[in-house]
Amino acid sequence: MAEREKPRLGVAMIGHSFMGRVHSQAWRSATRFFDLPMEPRMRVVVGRDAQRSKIAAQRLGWVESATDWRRVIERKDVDLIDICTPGDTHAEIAEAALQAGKHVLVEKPMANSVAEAQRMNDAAHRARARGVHAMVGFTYRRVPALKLAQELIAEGRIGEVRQVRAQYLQDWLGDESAPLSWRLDKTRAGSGALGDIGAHIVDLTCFLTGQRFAGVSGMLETFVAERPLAAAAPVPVAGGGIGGSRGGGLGGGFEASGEAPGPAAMGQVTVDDAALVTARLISGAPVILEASRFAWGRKNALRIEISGSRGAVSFDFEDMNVLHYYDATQPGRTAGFTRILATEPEHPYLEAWWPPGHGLGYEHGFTHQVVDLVRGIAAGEDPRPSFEDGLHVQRVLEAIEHSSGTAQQWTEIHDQERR
Ligand code: SOE
Repeated sequence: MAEREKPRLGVAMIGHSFMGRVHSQAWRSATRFFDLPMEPRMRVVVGRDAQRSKIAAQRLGWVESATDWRRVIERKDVDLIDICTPGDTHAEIAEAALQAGKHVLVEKPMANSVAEAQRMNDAAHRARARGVHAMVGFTYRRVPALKLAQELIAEGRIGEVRQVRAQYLQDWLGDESAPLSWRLDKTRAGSGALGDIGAHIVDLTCFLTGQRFAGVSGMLETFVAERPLAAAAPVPVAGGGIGGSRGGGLGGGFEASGEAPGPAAMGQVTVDDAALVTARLISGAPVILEASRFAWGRKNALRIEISGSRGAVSFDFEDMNVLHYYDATQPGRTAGFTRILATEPEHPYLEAWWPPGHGLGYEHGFTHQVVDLVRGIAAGEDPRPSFEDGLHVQRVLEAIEHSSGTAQQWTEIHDQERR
């Protein structure tokens, strides 16, 4: 379709820290590498601080910046709201945007509670009747090797799903002096490792197996109960660097905030540092999940292995272009995991990118997310994961919290003789 004929899709992004930066990369690249039925237009980025938002707009490729999301969602040249803010703001923004007739992409986890997620899903259901669509940003579904795994499982290549074992391990909080960020505050983030990275492996288990969870038993652990409060954020100067990390904000290029660093005041961590879960899928298949931000040496190790009646698939994000596939029907003499380098043109999304073996990165899953979202909107369909899918993940997270908090099915072990 010639460029001039394509309908435009005005996009406004709320939040411009780590997720805002990678979402901006996705909006910039999607239309350059994929043939989209609509032309996304990066109209405005919204942030709390006018100067930071202006710098972010310049650096990330947005035409304008603003500080009031409520006014932005009323703009006639904005058709879609991309929510990249902490979880405590997702429900209010998404409900208002859907009510205003804007499509919504919201970062995971969808919300900070089942009640909020239910409200969002109800709003999406009402908006769908008006041709307005909503999606949750579980981007790992769009890593080619994981999409390939989902296709192989759907084709029956591993037979009946027997067992799922999944981990999501990072180590950026292993340092006890790492400051208190919003991600460690339950009122902002909703939970810790459980919702931040555990949500990904809950959603991925549903995506790969095509099943939902039937029940869970969980254990949450907080290793470090208090941390130094982050120093007052310095004021950015134009032309400064843009680094950003999970703590959010722009890195580098700032003048001093003027506050001499005193002895660090401490604040309470109110979320989990690790989540350990046993669960069952609707089919009864047992699942084991682990999410931790204290796993030294694991930087972004999302690992999932699914064993079936006729084989298995195994993946580690730290080797994200590779899927390992085991065909149990092969004779023992030559049996073994096949290392599939998922970079061939016939692999999901790859026709748009590089020649075989050149590999993709973390950001490509976000570009694929934009591609599928725009294609879904143009086709009048709710792209997956929908708000309904996101609500299920929220229910699983809340069930894990409930299980961990109540009288667990815990059996003490009493050694007869004390060692
Ligand atoms: C946590 O460190 C985090 O940034 C998650 O919040 C993101 O969803 C994940 O993609 C990378 O790790």
